[in-house]
Amino acid sequence: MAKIVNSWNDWDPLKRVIVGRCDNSMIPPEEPATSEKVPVDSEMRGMWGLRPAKTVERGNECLDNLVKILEDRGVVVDRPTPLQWNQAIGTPDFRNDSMMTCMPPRDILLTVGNEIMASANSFRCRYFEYLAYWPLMKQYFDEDPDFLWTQAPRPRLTDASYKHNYYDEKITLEERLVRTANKDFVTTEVEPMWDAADLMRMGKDIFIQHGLTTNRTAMDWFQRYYPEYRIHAVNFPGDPYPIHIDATFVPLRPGLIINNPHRKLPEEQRAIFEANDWQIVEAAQPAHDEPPALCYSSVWLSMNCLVLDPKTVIVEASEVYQQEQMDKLGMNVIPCDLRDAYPFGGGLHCSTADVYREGECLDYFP
Ligand code: DAV
Repeated sequence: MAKIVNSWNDWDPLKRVIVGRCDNSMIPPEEPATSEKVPVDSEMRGMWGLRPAKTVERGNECLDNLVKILEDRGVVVDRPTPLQWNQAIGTPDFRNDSMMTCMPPRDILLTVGNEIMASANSFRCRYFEYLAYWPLMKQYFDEDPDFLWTQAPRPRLTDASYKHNYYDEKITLEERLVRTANKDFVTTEVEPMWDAADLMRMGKDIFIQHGLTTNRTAMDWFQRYYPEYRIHAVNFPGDPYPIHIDATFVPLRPGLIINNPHRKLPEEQRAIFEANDWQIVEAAQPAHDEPPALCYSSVWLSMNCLVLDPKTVIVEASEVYQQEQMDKLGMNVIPCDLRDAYPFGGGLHCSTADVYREGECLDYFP
């Protein structure tokens, strides 16, 4: 029997990875947590349903192209099994008219060493998304005797989990920024809620973004679940829609992080990096002024790269400034055309989930 699952960070040499699929993807109906993430002027406001078939086809083409790049470099790629995401769902606590997608796997699966844990997402429409990954989890379980197959405590997601009318339609960008700066987010603290993409793994240290999708109770839960790791809360006051750390604060190799210049890590939270001689570099400007149509994410998916090893990184093909910067920072850059997959939930990092990276759990902040 082989070792299949092992990953302690986002930069060690990547050997096996999951790449999402766009099949049957939905724009989910509005619910307490999601409406906060859709900008008021977005064409997605007030609409929901199956995403247009042509866009699904094109998104899948992009992801298949990423798979080919990875496989050509000897990385083993696994794919989820899509469900009919347009089904209505219900639990004893809530009903929702549809699910969403099995893109981005990064939001759902957290790999820490030999463990892959399914997350505790705050969106009701994502409650059953983990099922798309269960066939893979079973396979890893059968083939790797050390694999820990885990599910985080499932949130109930009753109305008590959210602040209702948290934003009204007329809220200005400035007011949003005040909320972010005050760490006042749409979720309450009645239970742990978190998206895996809010966690940045760095060996003995795990940094967790407090924002629209991950609450403080989740951090408390992680510190108890992983007593041997140091859990750090981080937040980025300049982000009006703070969701996921991977278009904000992105490590390229030990000692080097790129930080979104509009979402700077506060001074007191930089201390741990500076004390350990890590360099925090402002990320290059995105090449686009607008995200593609029907996209939840910002133009900063430009930073959302997939590091293959400490010298090699995949960057979206049209993001020429980000490529140029990575090149200057000493990385070999592999461009990959992925922009038409952005509407399904994100860029290169989002679209993947780590299964195996060479290397072990190191202490980068001794
Ligand atoms: O900038 O919209 C997107 C992160 C997706 N995982 C943003 C964050």
